[in-house]
Amino acid sequence: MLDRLPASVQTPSYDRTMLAPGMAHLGVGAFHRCHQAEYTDDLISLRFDRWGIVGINIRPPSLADTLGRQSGLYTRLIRENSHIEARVIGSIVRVVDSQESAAPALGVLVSPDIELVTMTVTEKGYCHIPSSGELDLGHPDIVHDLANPETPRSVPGLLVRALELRMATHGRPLTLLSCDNIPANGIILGSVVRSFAERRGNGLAAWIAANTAFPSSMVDRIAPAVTQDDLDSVEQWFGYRDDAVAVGEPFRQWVIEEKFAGRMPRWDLVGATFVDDVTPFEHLKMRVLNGAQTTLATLGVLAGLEHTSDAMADPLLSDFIRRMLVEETVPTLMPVSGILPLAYVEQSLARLKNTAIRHRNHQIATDGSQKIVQRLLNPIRDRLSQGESIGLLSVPVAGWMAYLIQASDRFCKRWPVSDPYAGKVAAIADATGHDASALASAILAIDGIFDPGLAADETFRAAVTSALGDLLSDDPMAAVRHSLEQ
Ligand code: CS2
Repeated sequence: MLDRLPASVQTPSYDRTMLAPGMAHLGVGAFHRCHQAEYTDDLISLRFDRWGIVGINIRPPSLADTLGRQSGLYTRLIRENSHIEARVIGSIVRVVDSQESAAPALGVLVSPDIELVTMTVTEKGYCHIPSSGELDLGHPDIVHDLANPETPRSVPGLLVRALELRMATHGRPLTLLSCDNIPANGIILGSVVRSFAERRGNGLAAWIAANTAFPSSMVDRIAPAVTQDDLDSVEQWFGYRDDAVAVGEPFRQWVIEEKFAGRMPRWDLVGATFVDDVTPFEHLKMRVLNGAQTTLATLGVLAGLEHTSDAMADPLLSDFIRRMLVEETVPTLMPVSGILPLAYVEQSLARLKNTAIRHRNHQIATDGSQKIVQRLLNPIRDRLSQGESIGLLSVPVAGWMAYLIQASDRFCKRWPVSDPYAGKVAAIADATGHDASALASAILAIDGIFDPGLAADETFRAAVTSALGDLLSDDPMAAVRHSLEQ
């Protein structure tokens, strides 16, 4: 099939039939296909090695009918305004659907050929409590997995079972590399796995401590959920049908903590950076780029706008986002070698304006409760501890509240939402009514999201309450205008 593609479509330069699997990836969505799989494809082209990827989904969608039917091959489109560029990525050598039972995933993860597991399982996949980072022992999947460790449903349960079987069979070490946007993602992954393993007993926690590594990483590339339109555009521009297309922007970045349990792909040869400490990079990316996305998403929906680029085209929102980042977010950042924060802000804003990336505000607003701690609340806490203003950063926190409140019965279910805390916020809205102060108080008391110290801060409470009142009114953007006037 590859030899029938137009010459403008780049195809793998290596012999895929010789490519053996060496790593597994959990969560083969648009992001993985535009990021880790592309870096790996670059690396295999540069220096052929046994680093084929086995892609596993333990949640829908099934991979069999898309990547599976195409032997793991797919088109990765890069789009920027009117520019479009296609490349076929060959690094995924096999895909495994494990939605019904953990057995197919375990078969791969336990294999001695697998030296590394990367994952993009979304923030909530870690089953941690956002405000503390600890394993949520009340999470229904964790309760299930602790009672039925051989048939896990959760990511921590699956990984612990795989490690237990590795310990009991060949005992080979494993690096587990989180590629999700949670703070200190390696530390959180290591901690949920260890907490679970400690409850299993049998020496597993000690074996894990000696034979695994959980490096942290910062990943970046905007790659929204693929639409029918994307599939059609490959057909229209390049003349063939591909059901596993992924679309991303030109920018990409990957910073990985150099802490591995064994051999690692030399992604540093193809643009990734290996560092001792990812924290400054992670703060920069989550607070600036992701913070801006979350802000534009909820405020954008409240303003009736569909995509990030539509929100960026709105003069009030784009003025607000620049001022929020420059005045309140940037001063909370740690120095990052080689990156000037203000230049990074401008570069991020330019990326968010890209009209060819159709990133829906509702998609970014999904699971907001799992995102606001690292994107908004942590910089707010840092500023409050220095006695600095938080009037701008508080607006998107209220934006997240208003987004969930307006999905409740009491507020006429203005849009469907998907967030683990949606039910809790809807119950608060149904019981509390329209009073912004009572709503803000009740939502700030959710300690899985807001740590009690932050929730009790009077400056923060006042700023959130005032913005929430505006956001729930007939003129929601008054919240933005008022915050800029202060
Ligand atoms: C987005 C991210 O949906 C979201 O939460 O903010 O997926 C974002 O596009 C990526 O982190 C960019 O690297």
